[in-house]
Amino acid sequence: LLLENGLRQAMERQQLRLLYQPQFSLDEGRLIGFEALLRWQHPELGMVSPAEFIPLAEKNGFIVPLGEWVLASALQQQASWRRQGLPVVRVGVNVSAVQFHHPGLCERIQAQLADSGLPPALLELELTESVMMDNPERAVEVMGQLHRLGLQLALDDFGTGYSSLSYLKRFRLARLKIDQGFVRDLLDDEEDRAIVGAIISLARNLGLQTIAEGVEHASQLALLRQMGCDQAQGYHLGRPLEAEQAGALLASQV
Ligand code: G
Ligand code: G
Ligand code: MN
Ligand code: NA
Repeated sequence: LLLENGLRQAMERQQLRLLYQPQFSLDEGRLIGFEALLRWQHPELGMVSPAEFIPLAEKNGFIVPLGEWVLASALQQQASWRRQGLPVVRVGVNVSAVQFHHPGLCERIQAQLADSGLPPALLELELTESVMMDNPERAVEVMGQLHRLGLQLALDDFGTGYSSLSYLKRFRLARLKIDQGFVRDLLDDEEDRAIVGAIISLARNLGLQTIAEGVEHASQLALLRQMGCDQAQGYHLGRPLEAEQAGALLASQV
């Protein structure tokens, strides 16, 4: 309850902020994007994880204004880096189920993109399998609208949900995010390796890119590269960064 009531205040009192985890291409090792990750610095509880408060916000509906705040913040941050003359890369934003199915999502995003002046292709929305399989026909429709705005769609935590493979080709996705659960024991677990290999070849055959999550060791990175994975993120490559540090990383790319 403390969290539930506190969330609106947290937004007003600027206790929420986004961290930016860098993402890299595996062929050239270039910085190609950031995933925006929400943090709540609570005055008494300290850092509260979104894993705790996002489910609450989904229940009480606060996820809608919260999600708008996340999108606006990520886009404004990108626009600010761009004004500073820094290289522009894509930014990925997590979208929850309630937010995805809320009417008006598309119009809001379109307006926020216009406000930011950014090319829509620089925005990526990360959707989970459960978001889409709740109501796949509607998901196909909403994803079609989002796709027409020119932004990119990624399927988050891929392999942990229960997507029907027949929907994958109708979902207008740019890439699959290979869940960190398959990456963790990639070197020792033959089955995880088989699953990751299958995801990469499925993606390739459907014309989708792959990005591996939770890469914590150089050995995982090397194997993923060898297996043909396109991109990666994880503590080995970079932790979620404060905006200022993320800007410095962008500046170091020039
Ligand atoms: O960064 P961290 O591992 O603490 O994130 C925990 C969970 O919270 C992850 O599942 C992540 O996708 C989710 N999450 C982080 N930021 C956001 C956000 O802005 N919106 C939504 N809906 N989920 C987020
Ligand atoms: O559900 P989603 O994939 O959006 O959540 C990403 C979560 O994974 C975030 O909470 C982020 O902080 C966390 N994360 C990012 N990189 C790593 C990593 O290398 N190892 C682990 N264990 N978690 C990571
Ligand atoms: Mn994510
Ligand atoms: Na994920």
